[in-house]
Amino acid sequence: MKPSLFCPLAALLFFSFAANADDEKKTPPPNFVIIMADDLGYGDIGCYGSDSIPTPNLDALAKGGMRFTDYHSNGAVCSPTRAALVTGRYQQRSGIGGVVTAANHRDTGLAIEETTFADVLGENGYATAIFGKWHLGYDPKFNPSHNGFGEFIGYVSGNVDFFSHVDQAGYEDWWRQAELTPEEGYTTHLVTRHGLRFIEENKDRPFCLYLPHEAPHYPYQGPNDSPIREIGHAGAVHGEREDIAAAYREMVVEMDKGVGEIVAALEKHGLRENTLVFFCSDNGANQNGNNGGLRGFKGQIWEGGHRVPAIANWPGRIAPGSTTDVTALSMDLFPTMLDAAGIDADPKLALDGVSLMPALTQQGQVADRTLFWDVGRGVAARKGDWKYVVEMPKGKKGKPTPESTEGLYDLSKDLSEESPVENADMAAELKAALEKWQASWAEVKQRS
Ligand SMILES: [Ca+2]
Repeated sequence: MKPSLFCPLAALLFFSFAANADDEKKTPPPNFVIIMADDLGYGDIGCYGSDSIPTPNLDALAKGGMRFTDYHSNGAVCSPTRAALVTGRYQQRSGIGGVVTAANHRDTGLAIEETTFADVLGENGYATAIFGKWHLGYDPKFNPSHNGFGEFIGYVSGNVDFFSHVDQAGYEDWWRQAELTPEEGYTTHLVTRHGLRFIEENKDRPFCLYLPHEAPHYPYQGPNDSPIREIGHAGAVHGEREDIAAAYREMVVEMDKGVGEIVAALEKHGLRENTLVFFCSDNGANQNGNNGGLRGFKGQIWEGGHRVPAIANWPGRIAPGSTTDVTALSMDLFPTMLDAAGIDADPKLALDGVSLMPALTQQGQVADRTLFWDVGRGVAARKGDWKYVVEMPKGKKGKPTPESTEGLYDLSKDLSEESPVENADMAAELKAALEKWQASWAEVKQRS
């Protein structure tokens, strides 16, 4: 037998067992665990090539499941990606086209009228929770506990002191539901600890657990450091460590340990084969991280701003050690969960995302589509390997101006986006598609 024939045959046998109709009838709805790192770059963990940060638990998750090579955050900064993730739609449709900042957007957020995946899963009998970073509104009226999540413990700003849980504008920021409720502990440990408790409490019913970690976002504090911020005192934004690379490593290592503990808890309760675990990042790394050789950083339209690690693990449904090059976005997770749970999406939701289940199970194809990013200083449209990019000069946001630069890149040959190529027809097609997409949400007031 040719080596090339071996894998498909093995996959066929594997999935014909997994997809047996009688088995499916007896299987309860699957659980979902979404673990999202904050500002983790494409090259920041072992299974994506890092040789400086050991991440054995994430590597094991990838080895037992599927690694994405072309997964992207919807935004290039925190709030926009999170809006797209929870609504399954481009973030501009809910007005979160930019970051909700601690200093200037105290009364801005994701409207509770928006439908989140937690709303839909909750209506379908799921226990739902978010432990960690919300970043979709400071005012309690925007609290996730009002937007479908049965339980919320964590913070609502972009980052808190990992120990005192004070945000960078000096506000106390650790909540239980919509009430400020201080809690002792290192943020990463608290996120994991509440996740473990939630799994224990809900092991006998379907659940959806969203764990948006703080690591490795600044302030750069490892688990053995000390608090640096106090209530009422803005500042100490990045922390006091001078060895930022070491602190960054400690932060990722601690998050990775937490991932291992969550997976072990699922194992202990016999839930692995009925649980989709999905790990991803919310945007690319800044200059302190590693974007794996991609151009650019957090906040930018280049691949380094939004192509991030993503791992899906579901023993029995996702083949171990598999890789996919399907182009996927944060907004795809909502429809993916509905599809996996056998829940029909209400057409009124008008989700922009699509189910990734065909890619995850290797039982089909995710249909070709044109995808879009608008990160303020840059916009892009992507079709296949073609990426049309417009970058505006600093201080100029939104529409291209005479000072902006535009280019078409062939990512199959030039993943680091070094040299634009000539293809006038493709450039015109993507430019027109981008303008049509921008027009589709032009009437929505954005967060600032
Ligand atoms: Ca982020």
